[in-house]
Amino acid sequence: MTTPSFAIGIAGGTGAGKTTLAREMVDGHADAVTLIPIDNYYDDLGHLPFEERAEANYDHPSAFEWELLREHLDALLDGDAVEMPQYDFTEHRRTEETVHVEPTDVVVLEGIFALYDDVITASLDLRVYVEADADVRILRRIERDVVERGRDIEDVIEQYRATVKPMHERYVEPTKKTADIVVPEGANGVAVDLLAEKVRAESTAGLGLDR
Ligand code: UZR
Ligand code: MG
Repeated sequence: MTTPSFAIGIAGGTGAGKTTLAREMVDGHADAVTLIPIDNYYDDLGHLPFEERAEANYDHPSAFEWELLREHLDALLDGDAVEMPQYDFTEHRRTEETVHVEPTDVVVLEGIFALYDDVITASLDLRVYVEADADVRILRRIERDVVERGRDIEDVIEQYRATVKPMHERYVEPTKKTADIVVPEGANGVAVDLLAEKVRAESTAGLGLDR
């Protein structure tokens, strides 16, 4: 790499469309972009029984292994590869395998707490907060968790009331004020296009084609 990596953070509430925005804006530039889902950096609770893992509060910042995430982001921005942990939502634990990730021109960090940690936020070049109404988010969350993550609808609703909503209001929503850009209506087409344009510019800059 000739120029340092360009780091983009994408935060927002659960079901807001962060993962969709991240995927769509880097579409067609897979070779030049690394996606870091912060979900991969949940603490590994594999030593606890399933029942306890299912009851844990995953919407509090302390549920994440921040040291490891900082270390990996630093490494990638410095041009070093990392072994990224992987997370299994149906089991509420890390998987055995890691994924080898090479440094790239653009790094996209995506998750509810992408703009939470001061050290991480300081190393981001572009801070994005994705916004969507709470009713839209809980409906998406129900669809996703029941269909993709094998949960019962009663459990999803109870979890939403007990932790997701209060933690969102306390820890996620306030990070919006540190954003450079707030994207309304989740992954809206115009915002996807604008951000995709930025990703394209930054990835060709690394190839020496631009600037
Ligand atoms: P996104 N989460 C789980 O439900 N189970 C886990 O093992 C780990 C995380 C949920 C977490 C949070 N909370 O709301 C959501 N709960 O994943 C964040 N309850 O993921 O940003 O993709 O919605
Ligand atoms: Mg997501």
